[in-house]
Amino acid sequence: MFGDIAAKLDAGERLTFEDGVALFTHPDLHEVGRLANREREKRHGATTYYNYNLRLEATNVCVASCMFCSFARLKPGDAEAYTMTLEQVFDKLRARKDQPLTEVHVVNGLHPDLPFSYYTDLLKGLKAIRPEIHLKCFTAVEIAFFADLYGMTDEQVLRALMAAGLDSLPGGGAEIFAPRVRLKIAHDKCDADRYLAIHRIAHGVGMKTNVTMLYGHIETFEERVDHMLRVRALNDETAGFQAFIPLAFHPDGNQLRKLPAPSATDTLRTIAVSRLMLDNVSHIKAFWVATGVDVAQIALWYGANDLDGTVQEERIYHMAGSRTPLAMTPAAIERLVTTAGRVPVERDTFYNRITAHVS
Ligand code: V47
Repeated sequence: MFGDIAAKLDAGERLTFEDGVALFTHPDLHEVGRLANREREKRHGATTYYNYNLRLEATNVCVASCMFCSFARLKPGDAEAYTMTLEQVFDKLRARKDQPLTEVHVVNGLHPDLPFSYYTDLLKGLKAIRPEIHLKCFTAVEIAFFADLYGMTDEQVLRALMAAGLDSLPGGGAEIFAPRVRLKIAHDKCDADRYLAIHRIAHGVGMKTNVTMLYGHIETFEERVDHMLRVRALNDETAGFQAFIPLAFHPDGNQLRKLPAPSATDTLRTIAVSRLMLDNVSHIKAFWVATGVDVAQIALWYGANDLDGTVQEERIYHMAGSRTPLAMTPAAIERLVTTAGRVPVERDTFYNRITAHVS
């Protein structure tokens, strides 16, 4: 079976569902990694991308009750619930005025009481402060929530946010698409079909987007492969997904806390299988906050060619037990990549090379 898969890849043939499951169960992780590395190098050589970005979470108030989440607080009155004023959000960006940021990535809880203008004004205000910065904001789950709350269609929401300054969608909220798992861990937010439909619409109106997969909890290998194939099928239609980001489950402080975190070998294998199955998605990201810094380095030899960015403010993983730093400077990321034997390249959100600065 493994020999057949290698031969298919040599011939440029697409892998099947059964191939994906076989890659997850093949006894030799390194063989799987070598194949993934070959595909990575065919596309990107030794290049490893990162970007100079800032992560912001304007509110953790969230009406959804995802079992894996340690970040959300259900009610505005709960201890630890917070909602920033727009000025507080803008101050976060103003405070970084000396940093050559190229992207702000905003992810929020599903807040039941804010007006839609909070989000459009947030985008307009960020753009007014730094017009050159790319705004990658709001997951498809948030878009679906806005549509239902404010009585708009998904497309109307996307168009209104784009008019206010939205440039692309991040990949959060995908979790696992298979209904068996999704209904158990995230039963009260948008389902897989709507998540994918929103990305299809976003691609149709001219946006690029990312897509994630939360792994290492109650899902099977089959369900991981199914997830990847749904991504691949949509990207055959639209070519709008830029990056696939496998996200390692972190168990601290959430309802799934009795489960162990996925092992380093599971992370490496999941990244490798993603690279091999997703032949039509250019970039496989090892989000270092989720994988851990050391594993992210090794992942650069197991199919990953992107590390996300400087990040700087992150709560979702750190509240769930991530022990990584909160931020990395470009110099630290470059060192991480270089000492792994790869070539760091700072990129913008569209993977154009940036040559001007390293601080
Ligand atoms: O959707 C929440 C995940 C995601 C936990 O698009 C958890 O470039 C592990 O999507 N353990 C948000 N994961 C983060 C995200 C992301 C990150 C980096 C880059 C991009 C991009 C997107 O975090 C959520 C959820 O799947 N998450 N809680 C947890 N306990």
